[in-house]
Amino acid sequence: MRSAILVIKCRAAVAWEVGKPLSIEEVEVAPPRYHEVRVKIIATGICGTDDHVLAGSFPKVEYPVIPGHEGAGIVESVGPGVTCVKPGDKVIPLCLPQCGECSSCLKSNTNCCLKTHICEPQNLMPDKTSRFTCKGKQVHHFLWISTFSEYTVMPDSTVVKIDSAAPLDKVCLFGCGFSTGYGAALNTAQVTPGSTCAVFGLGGVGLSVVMGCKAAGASRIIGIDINRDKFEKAKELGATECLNPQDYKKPIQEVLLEMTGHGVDYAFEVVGCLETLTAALASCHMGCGICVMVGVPPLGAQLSFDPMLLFTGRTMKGSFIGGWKMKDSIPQLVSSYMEGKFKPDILITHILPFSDIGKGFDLLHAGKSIRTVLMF
Ligand code: PAD
Ligand code: ZN
Ligand code: ZN
Repeated sequence: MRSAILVIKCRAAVAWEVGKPLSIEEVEVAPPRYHEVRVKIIATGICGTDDHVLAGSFPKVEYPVIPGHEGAGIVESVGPGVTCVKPGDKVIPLCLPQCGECSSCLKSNTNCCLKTHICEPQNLMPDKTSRFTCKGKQVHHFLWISTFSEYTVMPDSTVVKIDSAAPLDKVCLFGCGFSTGYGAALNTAQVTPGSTCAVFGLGGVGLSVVMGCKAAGASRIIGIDINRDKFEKAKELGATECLNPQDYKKPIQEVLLEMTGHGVDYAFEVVGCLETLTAALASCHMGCGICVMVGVPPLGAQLSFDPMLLFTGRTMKGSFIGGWKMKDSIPQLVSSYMEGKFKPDILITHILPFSDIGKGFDLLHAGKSIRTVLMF
């Protein structure tokens, strides 16, 4: 049964154009339509990808847009045809849909649902209209979930019910950062016990890769970041050594080859930068090293590297939200969290009221936060 059919007025952070800071506005949020769900967001993290949106370096975004994709909330109302959730359910919005019908969803070895924004822009709902308006203007959705709005509407393929006891201010990180990094190590790389790993970029996602490598039994985990303030937490989470490339005259891949003898078994790029991506590939062991690309590359960038790196047996692969089929996996990850199997809470360095979202981005830019969680 539909519990509400009214337009809701609430606060949201709108990016009006590329390069401008977010501005907090009153927006109107239309009711959910066929196979759509309206969610009251309780908590949302700030991810590096949201920053790419503000900078205009994320593909296929249209402005004005409400970013945010690492949220947790409670279903407020559902449109006709929705059976997977009901009003009052605690949910996590999914930045990667799982439609359950496309050829990717039917395969067991990929989570890249063909409805993902890489194939189909998610700036409007599937019926090509928006549920958001502000000052009489249509505002776009981001990844169909726009968690920087107190109320937001999403297709039912991009929302999943979680344990009713889950603390939303913590498990919001399962919507992106933690799941992405942890899954990149476990699912995409399939890190083996006793192996050596290098993680380029020790933000919220990179530190989650470190946690994944440790959980998989890696014996050596080398964290690499140009901000040495990130090293303490990296070591706490399992990094055995940390390096700042700026401390060396040689390229960092040469330093890694010398440190390890023949290169690392697994290298993860978690910055979103072509130089670190080629350095990660070049630091892999000849014949068997696996380089996993997690960082979102700059818009329109073209990669160039010596193809002999691949010819001689290294593998380069991308990881999208940690390879998890999100509808199937996120509730299980939340349950494992509730059983104490891992503690992504440690990534949360700041908790701020939603009205301080600008401060949250300032902390990210200054390299002073790992994850800021905003509370509505
Ligand atoms: P973040 O900004 O918190 O962390 C990035 C880290 O990289 C910071 O600690 C920087 O100091 C560090 N850094 C910057 N330049 C360098 C360099 N040259 N060498 C080494 N370290 C450097 O971002 P985040 O952890 O939230 O996200 C990291 C990337 O992952 C970002 O590109 C984001 O868009 C991407 C991402 N990908 C997915 C996915 O599904 N693949 C999901 C979520 C985020
Ligand atoms: Zn699908
Ligand atoms: Zn993210």
